[in-house]
Amino acid sequence: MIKNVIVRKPSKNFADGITTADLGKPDYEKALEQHEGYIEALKECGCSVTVLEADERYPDSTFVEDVAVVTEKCAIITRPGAASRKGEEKEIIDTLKKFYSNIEYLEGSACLEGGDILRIDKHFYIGQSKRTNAEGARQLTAILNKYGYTASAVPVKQILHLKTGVIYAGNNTVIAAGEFKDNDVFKKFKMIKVDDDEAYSANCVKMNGHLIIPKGFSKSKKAIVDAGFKIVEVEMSEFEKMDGGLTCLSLRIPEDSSK
Ligand code: CIR
Repeated sequence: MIKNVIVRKPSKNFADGITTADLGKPDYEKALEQHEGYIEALKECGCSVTVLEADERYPDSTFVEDVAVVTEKCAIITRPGAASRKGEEKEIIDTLKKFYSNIEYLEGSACLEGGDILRIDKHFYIGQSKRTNAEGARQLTAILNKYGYTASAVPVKQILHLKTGVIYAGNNTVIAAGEFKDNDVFKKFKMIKVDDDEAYSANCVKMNGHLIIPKGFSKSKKAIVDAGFKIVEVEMSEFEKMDGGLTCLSLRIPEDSSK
């Protein structure tokens, strides 16, 4: 069960963030509206949402998932791999202190972004991508082990983050796109395979018995509903233009983590 979720409003210079998507410039007002829709969807799933003010120093700071890894026992402050995002992680610490007494930090040459972390039960898959290096994976694994979790690394070759291409939907099922559809690591799970022309829709948020999914991907929607999942749909077009999926926009704190 997830009770508390943290989000950060998009900054006015949101369009100056990093993107590889060739979908045009995002509209700030529309992004704000979609962000509000995302918050409403979380509330519909029973969450209490802490909404942080926009941080104009960091155009990508609305993608708050990347700056911490949160579990029911501890929060781990990451070290973003993208140069323009370094420092964002410091701005989440005070907020996480309201929910956690155990806060851990990655150090030194470690790079790691939360989008690369996929949790399935007590195991954490750590994507090694352009944003997360081997030292980041090593340090995170050591911290997670200390709290009784296991972890293993998964190479991410073609996409931004691990969770851009694979998420856990619950009920022993993953939703996967692209390079993860045939990856042996995920063969032990039931898999909903997303078509290449709907690859963006692999990234959904599992939330208290629901899956929050992006609007406009009819084949994925049908496959997810047919597999028995209850869905809540949100408009994400402006975030998609900035390579941001649904998970990127929140830190979802598992229950029993509060002091
Ligand atoms: C970036 O490239 O860092 C942002 N424009 C998008 C970050 C998306 N975050 C995520 O997948 N967790």
